[in-house]
This record gives sequence, C-alpha cells and structure tokens, in this order.
Amino acid sequence: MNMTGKKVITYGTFDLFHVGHYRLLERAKKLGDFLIVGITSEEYDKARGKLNVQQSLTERIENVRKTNLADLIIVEEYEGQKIEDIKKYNVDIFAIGSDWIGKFDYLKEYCEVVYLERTREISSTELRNKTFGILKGGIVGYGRIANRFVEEARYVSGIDITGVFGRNKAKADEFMKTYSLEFSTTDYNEFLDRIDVVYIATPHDTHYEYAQRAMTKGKHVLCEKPLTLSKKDSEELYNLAERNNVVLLEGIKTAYCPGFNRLINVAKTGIIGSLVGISASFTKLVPHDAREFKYDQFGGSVTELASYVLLPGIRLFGCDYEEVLFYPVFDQKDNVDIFTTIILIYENNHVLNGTVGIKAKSEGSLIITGTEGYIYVPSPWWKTQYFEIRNDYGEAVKRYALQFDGEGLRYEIAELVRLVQSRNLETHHLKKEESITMSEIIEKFLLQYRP
Ligand code: C2G
Repeated sequence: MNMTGKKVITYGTFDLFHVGHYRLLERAKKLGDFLIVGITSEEYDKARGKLNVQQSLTERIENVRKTNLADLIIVEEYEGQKIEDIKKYNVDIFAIGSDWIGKFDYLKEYCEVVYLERTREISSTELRNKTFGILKGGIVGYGRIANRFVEEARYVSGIDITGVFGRNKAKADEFMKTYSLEFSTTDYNEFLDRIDVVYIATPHDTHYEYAQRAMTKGKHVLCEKPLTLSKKDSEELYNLAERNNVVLLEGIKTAYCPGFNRLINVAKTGIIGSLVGISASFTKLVPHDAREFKYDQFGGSVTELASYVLLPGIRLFGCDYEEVLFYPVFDQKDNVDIFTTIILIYENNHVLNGTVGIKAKSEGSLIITGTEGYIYVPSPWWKTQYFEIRNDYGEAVKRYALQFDGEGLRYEIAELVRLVQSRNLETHHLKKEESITMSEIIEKFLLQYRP
C-alpha cells in the first residue's frame, strides 16, 4: 500500500449508509491524498452509548468499501483509539461531520481537525424503503430540553433530526443553525408535512394540541412528560394513536433506561420478599426565572416532577390505587407548589411515598421495601446506574451496575425508532394505562389545588 502524501482520517458507524455519509467521505478524501476510515465496532458503539445500530460491522464495512473512497478501512474498538491511530498512521488531518463541532478539539494536539458541514437533506429515495428508512424527526420547541434532545438523538441510529417548529421565528432559526438542521418553521402544518416523527418539548398545557394535530396527520409522537394534564385528554390521545396506527410515547426518560428496567424486574423476582412500600424523591433547586415557576404555564413541582416518583409505584404496584393524597407547600409569591409529598395508597396499605420539589432540596434516592430486605438506589435514582439489595443490617448483599449514557434521552428515542420500525405500537416500558394513570393523578392535584 502506498501511503504517501497527505493523510486524512475519519470515523463513523456508517449504519444504513446514506447520502450524508457519502458526501462526508467524498469531502474528507478531497482534503488529502490518502483516506483512512475507522468504522466503529459493535462493542465500541455499545460502550459509547450508541443505540439501535441495525447493520453488522461486516455490512457497515461493506457500505464504506463500495464507495471506493477509502484507501484503508480500520475498525474503531475503544475510547482513545483515535489518538493512537493518528500517531500510528502519521495522520495529517482528522475530519468529521459538523454535528460533532468542538467534541474532537482535543485531537488538535496531534493533527489538524476539520469539521465538515453535515448534509442536511439525507433522504435519498432508494434508501428510504419502508422497513429500513431513516426516520425524519422534528422538534416542537427550542428550549433546554430540545437542545439535549438533538444531542442525544445523534447516538441513535435510524433517526435524523431535520427540522424545528416554534412560534418565535428568530429563536427557531437560531436553533436550526446551531444544530445544522434542514429547516425551521413557524407553520405547524408545513412542519408536519416534512417529518415522520415529532418530539414535543413545549410547556405542559400545549402538549395535547401539538400531539393531536401530529397524529391526525399520521405522524408518530414522543411527548415530554406530563403527556397532558387530564385523564380524558391522555385517553383521547392514545385512542387517536390507535385509530391512526401511530406510536405515542410519553417521554419519561427513566422508564426507558436499562438500569430502571432491570431494577423493576429484579424487585419482581421476590429477592426482597413481597413488596410493601416504596419511597422515592426527586427535588431540585430550579432558577427562579424558569418556566417551572410560571403559574399560567402550569408550573410547580407536581406537574414538573410527579411523573418520575409515581413511576416506580405504578410499575410495581400497578394502576389500581385506592387513594391519592397530596401535601403541597406553596410559594405564596408565584402560587405554585415548590415541594409536595404524594401518598399513593394501594390495597392492604401498600404505599408509595413520593416527594418532589423545585425549590427545596432533599436526598434523591429510591427505596423499595420488602418483607425480606430492601433495594436501595442512590441519587440520582431517576438516571438509574446502580442499585443494591440490602439486608436487615443495611448491608449490600448484591450490587447491580448498569449503563446510563449522556442525559438518558437516547433510550426513549431508541424505543420510538424501534417501535416505528417494527410496526409495534405499544411499548412495554410504559403502558398506555400507566401513562393515563399518571395524568389522572396530576389532574386530581390540579383540581384540588388549582380550582
Ligand atoms: N454525517 C453527515 N451528514 C449526515 C449524517 C452523518 O455528514 N446527514 C457524517 C457524521 O457527521 C460523521 C459521519 O457522517 O462524520 C458518520 O456518521 P455516523 O455513521 O452517524 O457515525 P457517528 O456516530 O457520527 O460516529 O468514533 C465515531 C465518531 O465519533 C462518529
């Protein structure tokens, strides 16, 4: 092999090879005389938290080989390998798509780093067949969580975030530019016509309308929690999803992450005997200018955080609770609850005791009490990475460590893509009745304390 001249290296998964990948390789090649392409191994993708990769390493290598653009193909197997490769092959330029801007600046110590503008329009018709097409995702809203969403979606194969909708044109444009999206618009119908799946990240009371309009047009929906603020609205949305054959997911990230699902399954095995009580807390100190304190946008700790603490109760004790009691502490100035204790009572006095807070801080742990021991999940239990089974003396008798990557939104995104691709409309991670029960509980709170 003649490895003379300027050497360029690039890396990627290259799953479901598309025009964006091709153009990236083409431009990388033009930067020099010799192009090395590193293709991520299955193990490495797992380790860096990339989800839902559909083709095997062999197929993905074949995707790149067929382009005839790579002079050398290597496999990327571990964190830190890039530095090693650059030194080993005497690489002059490291090139990667602009969705990674800044992330690889650490390589500047070893070679030149070039971020190439990513391709905004990836839909090449022959690649978009029904079973394997790359879904076009659109975001409704451009706030904090929407930013995290785009970043997390990069780690899910099979979806490409292409557009953003928002009422403020300047802000939507700005969001589009930051993430090199294909388009931004203030026209919701136009937005829906250009995408396959919608992520709704706007204030709580707007969820219903955005989700309803999207599903009416046959679009799949991932909606931030709480799905809606009433039982009836949530029921209507799930019925509409069923009628229109689309996926509707409530985005409670904990529900989809591997650690939490393992925790629920372990608890159900009887390892701590029969379950008698659950105590879960999620509190944070939210800056005062945030949406969470706005009365007219249904701010408050219950609407904001109850979904998390109710989740272990509903997953373990079910949807048939007997009573729910709330003990809210109100902030007189803003008229929103800043700290609330929620007591969910089931048959035989099995109780979930949940505390939520947006201007009060407590330990964020989860404890599941059984007749033969307990499960302890340290803070932040809602990003479940670790839990242990403890005995009568509080000693850990068994420990579990599970992966939780990034902000954790990638797990719900991966579940959405999986459901759409498999034409399976309901997730087992958060069933329709479970999601509706949460809306019902939040509605009871609002009726009692926000008449
Ligand atoms: N790409 C692009 N345009 C798109 C999609 C992807 O230019 N519409 C680029 C990416 O920026 C990347 C390359 O194509 O440079 C491969 O993309 P992926 O297969 O998604 O791989 P990725 O997860 O970005 O891996 O070590 C791996 C690297 O960190 C990148």
